[in-house]
Amino acid sequence: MFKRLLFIFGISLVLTCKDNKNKIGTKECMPIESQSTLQRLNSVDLNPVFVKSIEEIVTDSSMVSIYDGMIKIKGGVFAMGGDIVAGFENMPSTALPQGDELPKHTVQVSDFWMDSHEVTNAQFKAFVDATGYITTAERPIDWEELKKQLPPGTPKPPEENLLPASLVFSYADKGASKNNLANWWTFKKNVNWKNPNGPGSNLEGKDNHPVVHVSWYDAMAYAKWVGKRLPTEAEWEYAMRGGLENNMYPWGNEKTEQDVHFANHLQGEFPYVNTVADGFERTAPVKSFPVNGFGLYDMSGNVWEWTNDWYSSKYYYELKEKGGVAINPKGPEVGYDSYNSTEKKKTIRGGSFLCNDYWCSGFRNARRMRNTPDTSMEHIGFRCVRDIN
Ligand SMILES: [Ca+2]
Ligand SMILES: [Ca+2]
Repeated sequence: MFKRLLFIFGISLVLTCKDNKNKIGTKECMPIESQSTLQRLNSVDLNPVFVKSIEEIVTDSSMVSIYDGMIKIKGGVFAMGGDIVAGFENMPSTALPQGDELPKHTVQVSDFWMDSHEVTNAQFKAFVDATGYITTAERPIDWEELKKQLPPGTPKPPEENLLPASLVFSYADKGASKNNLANWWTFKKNVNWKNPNGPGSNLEGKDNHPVVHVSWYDAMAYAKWVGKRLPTEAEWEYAMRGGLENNMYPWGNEKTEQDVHFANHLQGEFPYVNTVADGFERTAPVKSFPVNGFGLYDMSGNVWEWTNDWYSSKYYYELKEKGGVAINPKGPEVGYDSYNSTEKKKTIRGGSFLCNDYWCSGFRNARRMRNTPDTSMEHIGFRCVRDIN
């Protein structure tokens, strides 16, 4: 969802996570053009001010040969998309594949290196200390840039809505509607990666927690500094599956609400109650849960993670109709969301500490979610990958 923009305008929004079960992409087939670069920073749908900040980052030459903390992923062919597994018939619809996860289609990815865990606060701090980079959430919102994304004549929002801010979760009152995310998300001023709860809050004791309140632009800037890049959505799902075929979760097909916890998510009733049965109410230190078959931590849960790709709810149909094997797909050239075709979003993957079976089941291998690239939230972070040279 275009969360940042909607909050800037104070619009109550109807959402989301339990979304497009019946709102699959159209079957109109659009050509899938090859793309010369993964980064595609020349897209007209990106904010030129933020793109310039990325372009100004100089890759640290001492980092490019460091592979500590990375796992070499052997590429291969796999069935990408939502899995419907026997025994899940009685699960709530929110725990099962959504429309944009279908149809399953055949994908091939090449070998690549992947960070074994989410980028931590300590790692991101090293980047900021070295470069002086200022994240999206730390900047006031540029009205001249913002209005380019809006219908002509849109009035300027109140000045205070343009101050630096990020989205923070709080539990909804029992009985509050689940149809309005403003009941649990607040666009809170002066919240950012190093002040995750606003002025006075800090990262004490959280060096090994995943960095949050970072936008897609921030993730791209960090990746450039360390000589890496963000994963494609296909690389992401291939890695998350950890070598298992057609399973719901990285660990197999065991249900997620039982006593053994394989990932940091939410037990209880989102967005009202969290029983914290898995031991972590919000973020957990990286590596707190078992690795998947490829040796990767927290591919499921903890924080959602940015991918390189634009989100399109009809992309899988386009690949399927094209036929054959999609080799290293890099997402659509232009983002498309069946809920609002004017909003251009990047895909996020893996779910967070807020996901459960009765809301978004983001911890499933195939679950897709999206956000505009300038959005930052308390439950979104990232990890990087690197090509095999
Ligand atoms: Ca938890
Ligand atoms: Ca994660």
